[in-house]
Amino acid sequence: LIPDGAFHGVASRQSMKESILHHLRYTMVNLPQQATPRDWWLALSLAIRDRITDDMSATQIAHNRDNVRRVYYLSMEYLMGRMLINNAHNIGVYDAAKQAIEELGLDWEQVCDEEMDMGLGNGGLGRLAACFLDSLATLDLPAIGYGIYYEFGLFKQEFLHGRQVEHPDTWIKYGTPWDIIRPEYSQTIQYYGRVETVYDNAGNSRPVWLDTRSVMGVPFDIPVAGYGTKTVNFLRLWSSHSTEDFDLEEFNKGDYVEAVRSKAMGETISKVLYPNDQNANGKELRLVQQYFFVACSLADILRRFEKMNSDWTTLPEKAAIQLNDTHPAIAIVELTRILLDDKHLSWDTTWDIVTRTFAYTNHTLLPEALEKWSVGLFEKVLPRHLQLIYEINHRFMGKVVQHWPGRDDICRALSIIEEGDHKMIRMAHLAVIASHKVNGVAELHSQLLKSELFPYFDQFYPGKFTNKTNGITPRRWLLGCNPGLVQLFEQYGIDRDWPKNLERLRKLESFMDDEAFLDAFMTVKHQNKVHLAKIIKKECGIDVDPFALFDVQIKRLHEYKRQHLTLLNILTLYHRLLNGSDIDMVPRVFIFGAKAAPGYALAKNIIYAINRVANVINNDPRTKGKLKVIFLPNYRVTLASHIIPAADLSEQISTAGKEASGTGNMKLALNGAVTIGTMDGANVEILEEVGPDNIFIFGLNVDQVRALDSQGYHPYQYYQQDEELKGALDWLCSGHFTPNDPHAFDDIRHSLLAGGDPYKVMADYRAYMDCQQQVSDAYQDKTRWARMAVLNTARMGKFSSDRTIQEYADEIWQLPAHPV
Ligand code: DL6
Repeated sequence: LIPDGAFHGVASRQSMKESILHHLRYTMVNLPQQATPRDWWLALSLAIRDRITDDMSATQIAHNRDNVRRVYYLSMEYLMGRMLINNAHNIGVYDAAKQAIEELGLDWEQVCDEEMDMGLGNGGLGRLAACFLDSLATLDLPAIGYGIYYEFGLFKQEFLHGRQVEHPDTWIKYGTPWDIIRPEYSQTIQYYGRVETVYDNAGNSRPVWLDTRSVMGVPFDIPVAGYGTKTVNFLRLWSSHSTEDFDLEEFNKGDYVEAVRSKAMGETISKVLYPNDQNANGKELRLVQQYFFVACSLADILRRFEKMNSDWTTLPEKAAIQLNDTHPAIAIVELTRILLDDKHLSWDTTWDIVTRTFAYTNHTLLPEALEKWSVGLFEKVLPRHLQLIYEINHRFMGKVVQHWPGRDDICRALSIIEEGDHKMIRMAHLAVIASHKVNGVAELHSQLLKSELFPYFDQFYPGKFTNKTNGITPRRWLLGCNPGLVQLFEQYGIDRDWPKNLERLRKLESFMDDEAFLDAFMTVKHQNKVHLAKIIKKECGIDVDPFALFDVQIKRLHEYKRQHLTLLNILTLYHRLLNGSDIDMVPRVFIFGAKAAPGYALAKNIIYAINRVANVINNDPRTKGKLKVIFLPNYRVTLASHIIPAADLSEQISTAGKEASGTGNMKLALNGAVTIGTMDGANVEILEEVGPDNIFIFGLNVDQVRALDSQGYHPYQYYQQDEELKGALDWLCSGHFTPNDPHAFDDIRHSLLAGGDPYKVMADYRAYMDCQQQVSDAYQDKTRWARMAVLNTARMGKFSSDRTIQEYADEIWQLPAHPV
């Protein structure tokens, strides 16, 4: 879409070919006759990288020269996926690169398939960070992402007899062409130790943090090229290494083993990503990881600031720091420590700088995901920071008492320290108190943040809480993953700048009565389904019919996301097929992709249940191929990019009030899948955009869920009163699907009945079944369905992450663009 070479130097097919061959010869030290597909992939990647690096340097030179204001995005996770195709598109060399590879006699897809996903994240939060980096560069906003260079990203998932088995993700084993090591910007940081108060001659006291351990952070930079612009920002990821001098000290003390142990510990910090997405870890190593990357990043930010500025009070004019959830919230205390202890500023000046610098995004209301650290652990790892947290809290409590005299209950509710047998530090409270803006990630979520999670904070800080509805980058989630649809846009004259201006797709609405267009749109969908069917055959060995309705649920596995509600639907449909009550059923292929946190037993058992049921259904000739259930293993960004363009139906069926936003819902709708969903997260806004005729909404809304909870919810009643529901659940737990282990699914049954069904699966079952019937009816009307699909694609303009980032830039960061 961007003319080749328009932005990033010479990029003709011929010059690409020369670069590829050059890298094959001189970097890979190989010859075309002997080169492996991996050699070609590396040579191609390096040829593309060459076309990014000049602009990367130019961008940094311009930003430094002009002493620009920057946003620093601090995130424990970045789920980048593959980089090659995205980079090729963004810098406008995709066609040239593809043609060059083909002229060299190679298969483009095969070469691209050599790339391992950069899976340094768990799910929505990490993928959002990746989309944001893409938009920041595209909008010419000066930005640097900071994170951890995990040696092992999110585990690889395999199914063994239907059960999830985890394997380490060795993505970096043979290196990646996309990172640039920057040893010159390494940082050494301190942790552990103790604090002593020392007195000078005049009798003034000051705290000194001593007997610390140290560890070195070595940065690796990943270039992030904007789409159709010269701006190339970067993501700086820290890898941990032991510091030589520390080891020597131990050696000199004669404690060889301790010295080696400590060295290994230093290297452990950035080893592995914690695989929980909605559960705080509470582990010492996790706290160390958080502090490690935050301390390195802040040192780097302040180093950059000090090169051009000398007055610390101007720091907030040059640096906006965004906390991606509370994981990096210790940065607040670290900046306080540096300004107070190292730069010797007063408390008031320090706190003014800190509160003008930070902003915080909340991504969840689930209590188990809200981070709390035990005071004891904190004292061990970061003793000086604990003192500062007490000081911040003390001063804040003073203000709360003034505001609500005599209200100890409110003081307790707002305190950073949670009292009890085990005192805990509430990181979200720290983040709220120290940030000038706090945002949720969809309208509903941001409302609930104010009304349910932080009502007193909202009263205390009017205007601090705001909403920034999430978005997705159209470059990866349409341009890169759905070439057929992109070609159709070309044929129908959609403005070619749509990847930068997603509202342009509205023009598709003018073809609503053009049968040829509707046909062509659905033909693209069909081709994408054929492509996915091949992947399913390869991965699972199962044939699926591309004419069937592809019903897709791809996301982390969690009870609140209710994959088990879909399973009850599947069991019901299967039962109906067998008893002949629905012989005209619309053929469906249910497609799941989901990883469960390794320690989340019930989630893993839901995976097992789906796989066992799938195994029986897929091998039962009585279904006459009308029902297939596929669970694709190892769901990840790359797999998503194949599934999403092929989906007819997008399952977004979380319990109302539980899913902060969701972004898969946006990706699927953008690619012409129709949503079946609850009034939760960003579904509410998708409904507003596409209109009620183009989405299937069912189930309890937030108020109804609350009402049910307060009046007393009895899942047993639903079970007893609904024969089909009872039949489905009893069947699942009858041993029919696991003859060797008839009690395999007792815990699922228990959670849905005696366990109180916290996620209201039983209450929503009937509404869900009825709504699914409406889906089937609509799917049978081909024209109606095609219109719905097209309107979903046409009306997703709001959900471009460019819109989201522009709102952050205008309303939180006050960050002007700085085109290079
Ligand atoms: O904001 C990105 C993403 C949302 O779309 C999901 O709805 C939400 O569940 C997810 N939250 C997390 C929680 N992690 N923590 N803390 O991943 O964020």
